[in-house]
Amino acid sequence: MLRESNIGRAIIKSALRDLEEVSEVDVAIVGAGPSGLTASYYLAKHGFKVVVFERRFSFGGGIGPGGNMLPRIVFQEEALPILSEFGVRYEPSEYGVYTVDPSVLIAKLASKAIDAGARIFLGVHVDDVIYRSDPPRITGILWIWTPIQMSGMHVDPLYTEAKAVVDATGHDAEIISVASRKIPELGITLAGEKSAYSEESEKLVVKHAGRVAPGLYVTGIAACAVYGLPRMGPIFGGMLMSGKRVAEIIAEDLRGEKVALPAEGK
Ligand code: 48F
Repeated sequence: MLRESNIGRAIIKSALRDLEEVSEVDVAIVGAGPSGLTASYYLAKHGFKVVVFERRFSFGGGIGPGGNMLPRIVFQEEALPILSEFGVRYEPSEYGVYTVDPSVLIAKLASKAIDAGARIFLGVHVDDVIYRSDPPRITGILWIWTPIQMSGMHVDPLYTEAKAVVDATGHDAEIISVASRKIPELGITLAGEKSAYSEESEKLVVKHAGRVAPGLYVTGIAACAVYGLPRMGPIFGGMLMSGKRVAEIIAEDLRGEKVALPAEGK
C-alpha cells in the first residue's frame, strides 16, 4: 500500500543520512558550474570525499544559456582531451574552434562527477566560511537552503567542515569575497574582473587556479575577480582546465605529495 506517511519517512530518513554524511568532508566545492563540476570529478576520482553545494536547483552554472542563448559553446584544441574524458561530443568549425551543445556538457559533467563519487546538493546557498586562527586557515563553510536565503528571514545556517574549500561561484567569487571582508588577517584583496581578452584569460584562469589562503582555493572565472584577470565569453576550455588544475593542487596539498591525475583508461 502506498502510504503518504511512508513517502515522507523515506525522504526524511535518506536525506538526513546524506546531510549528516556531508557534515565533514575532504573537499567542499561551492558552485556546480563547469569549473566546480570538473574539479569535483577529478577529486572524487582520486578518492577524496567531495561535496558540491549549488544554489540553484540545477547544474551547469553559465553553460546552459550557451552564447547569448544560442545553444552552442566553444572549446579550443587544448581542451579536447578533457572533453573526450567526459565523453562530450564536439564538432570542428571553420574558425579553428570546436562547438559543443551546452545540454550535453551539463549532463556529462554532472553524471561523471556523480559516478566518480562526488555528492551534489542543489538548492543550497553557501554564505560564510569557518575560520581558525592558529594557524590561520579556512576549515569549512556555512550553508542554508536557497529559498530560505531568498526569503530574507534570518535563519542560522548549518556547517560543513572541510580540509579544502573551493570557490567555484563564478564572476562574483562569493566565498573569497566573504573571507576577504570578514577575515582581514588572511590578507585577501579582490582585484576585480577586467574586460574581455579571451585568448589571454583562457590561459590565465588555468594558471591562477589554486590556493588563495590556507584551506581556501579558487577555480574558474572566480579567479578573474580575485586576481584582476580579463574575462572571456562563451568559450569553456579554460573552465574545465581550471577545474582540473585546482583538483591537482588540492590533491597535492592534502596528500603532501605530487599527484598526477591520469586521463581515463590510462
Ligand atoms: O558561473 P559559473 O558557471 O562559474 P564557472 O564554473 O564558469 C564560468 C562560465 O559559466 C562563464 C564563463 C566561461 O567561459 O565566462 O561565466 O567559473 O557557475 C557558478 C555556480 O555557482 C553557483 C551559481 O548558481 C552557479 O551555478 N553559486 C554562486 N554563488 C553561490 C553558488 C553560493 N554562494 N552558494 C552556492 N552556489
